[in-house]
Amino acid sequence: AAMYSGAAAGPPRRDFISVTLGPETVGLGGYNNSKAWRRRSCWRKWKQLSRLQRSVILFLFAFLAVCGVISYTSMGEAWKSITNKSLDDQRTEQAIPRLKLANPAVLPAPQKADANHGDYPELSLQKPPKLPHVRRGPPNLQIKAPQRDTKLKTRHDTMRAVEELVEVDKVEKTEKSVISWRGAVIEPDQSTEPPSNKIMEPEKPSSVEAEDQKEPVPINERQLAVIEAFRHAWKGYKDFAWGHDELKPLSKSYSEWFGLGLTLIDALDTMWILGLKEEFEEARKWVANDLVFDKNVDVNLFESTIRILGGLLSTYHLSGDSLFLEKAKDIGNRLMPAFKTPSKIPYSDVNIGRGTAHPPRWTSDSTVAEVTSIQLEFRELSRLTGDEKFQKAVDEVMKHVHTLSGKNDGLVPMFINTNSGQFTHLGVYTLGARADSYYEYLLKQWIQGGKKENELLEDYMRAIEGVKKHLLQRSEPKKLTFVGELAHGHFSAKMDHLVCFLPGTLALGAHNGLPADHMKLAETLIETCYQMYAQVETGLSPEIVHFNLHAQKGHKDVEIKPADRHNLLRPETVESLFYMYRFTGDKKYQDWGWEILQNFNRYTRVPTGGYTSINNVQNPSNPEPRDKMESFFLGETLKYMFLLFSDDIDLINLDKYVFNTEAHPLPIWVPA
Ligand code: DMJ
Repeated sequence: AAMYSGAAAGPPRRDFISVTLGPETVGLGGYNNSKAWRRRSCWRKWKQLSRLQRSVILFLFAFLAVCGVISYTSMGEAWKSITNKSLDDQRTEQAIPRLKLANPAVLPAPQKADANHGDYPELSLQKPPKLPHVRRGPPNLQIKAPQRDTKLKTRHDTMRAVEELVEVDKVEKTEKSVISWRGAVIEPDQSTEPPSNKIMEPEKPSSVEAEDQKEPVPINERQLAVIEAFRHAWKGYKDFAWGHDELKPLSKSYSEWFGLGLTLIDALDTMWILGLKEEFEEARKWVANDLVFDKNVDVNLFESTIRILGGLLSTYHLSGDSLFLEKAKDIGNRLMPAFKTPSKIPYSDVNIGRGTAHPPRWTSDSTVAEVTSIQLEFRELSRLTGDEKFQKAVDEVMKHVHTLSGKNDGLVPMFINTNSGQFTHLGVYTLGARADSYYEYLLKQWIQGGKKENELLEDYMRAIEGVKKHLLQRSEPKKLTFVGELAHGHFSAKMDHLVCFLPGTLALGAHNGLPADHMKLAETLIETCYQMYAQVETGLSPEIVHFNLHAQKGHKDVEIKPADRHNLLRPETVESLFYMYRFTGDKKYQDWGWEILQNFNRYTRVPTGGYTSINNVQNPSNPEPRDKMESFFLGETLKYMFLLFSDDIDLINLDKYVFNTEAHPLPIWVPA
């Protein structure tokens, strides 16, 4: 206060007021806010302070300045990190949807060992997403929609793209290894040596991506008609027989044979090949949740091998879904007791729950075709599991049969005894029921194993010579070449529809380097098989025909006995048409198949769903439906139809796959 009084003459009062009473001064309107005045005033104030006061103030300023510098640096860091974080957040937000939408590699992309990419390591490595619909062989269940007509295409593509994105997500979550759904190839490093040389690393399914890159071959009208037929058949099965063995489409119920969902399992790979994703997924769920083999039930070794084991193995290969391999192993193991016989020739029946096996009640014989047509499946099961017991058991049967006497120029009798291991009922030779697939599997095992097992080829070649020598004849008036039967030296002009597998098998052999005259014979025989349809009133073949050896006025080549005039929706002719078209490209085979499909639709289709066997192929106005849809109609007949109408040789490439006798494709171990 003394200080202020010493400066009382002039402006000092103002100063005083300006320092101590500022607000009031403002209120009075005497406030001078000029810069020069403020500077002077501060300086005066400073001068009035004691040295100590000034030192304290200076020290405080210095201290604040140091703090200021320090906090500036750390705030900068903090700011930087805030900025970075928000960028990271932005990237992450973009990345999560990208991760979901990106088209993942079919197999997980290899990660570099030193790569450190934070929470989403693959982001910086991710290729730009491919449009799902461009891919040919999508992963598990991402079945590429077959291209239909252009009107439908856009809508389907959009729907499919959405479905596939969902699937992409699923696949990422489950991290399943995945697989081509069509024309899978065995990579060189996945192929195996013939089993005799190497048993065996557990195998992977016959995947592959390279194939997946190819442009899809558009699906055509006839294939669409097959899809429509399949869907109709499936509808009946689903509505009235779901999870049971066979549909009875007229009584809208089902029949049970083994109680193992036979039709459903037989149809799995057909759905895959036809691109019926929804149906496949639904059936897969049933397999996962409801298919139980631990059941006190007798099954026929051959039928359950070709339909169930074969169906599961091929579906595993096409889908890459290990569920099917697990189920295949289970049923494979449960069938093994059949081989516990004195001769090691298996019994016909096995109780898969109890682990016991037995021959039919009336005999200790087994059927030759049955014990020699389980090999492709058991051999493949060994290759996949690394467990040699399956293959050993079936190889032993083949080796034994190879050495047996009782053949006639390579032709085998129909029965074999499980105690003695000898053929029985000697002297009757047929390529029909009870012997048919013995011949088929000689060739197909040879192909499966990479064409190295010479005994198989030898037996096959000898058998075809036997057919030519003993069983071929020509009918009148059309001079159709057919395969009859021999009974104790007497030729019978009887031919089962089952024999119509033979043209296809002969053509497959010729394709694999066997003599060209096999192909010639295939061409003449398939014409005959077609005539077995074309010469009949409904355009459908009966179960058995008899050919006329002598021309008679008003008689066709084909005669049908009342007991034989049923049609069970069998596949053999369509099967052979498929091979013939694949190897020759002659469209007449497709046309013949088309006629057959139309006649199935005309005479065997049940309006409420499903197709039925019929009792009388000679009566178009009443073909007498039998009320049963055999599982092979979906497993084989419609599948071969679809393949016959396709121009895509990679749709089950025959240099990479061999079909079992129930039309389930299994990989060739050393593909051509
Ligand atoms: C199928 O189970 C198989 O094709 C078998 O080889 C013969 N019988 C039926 C079809 O007709």
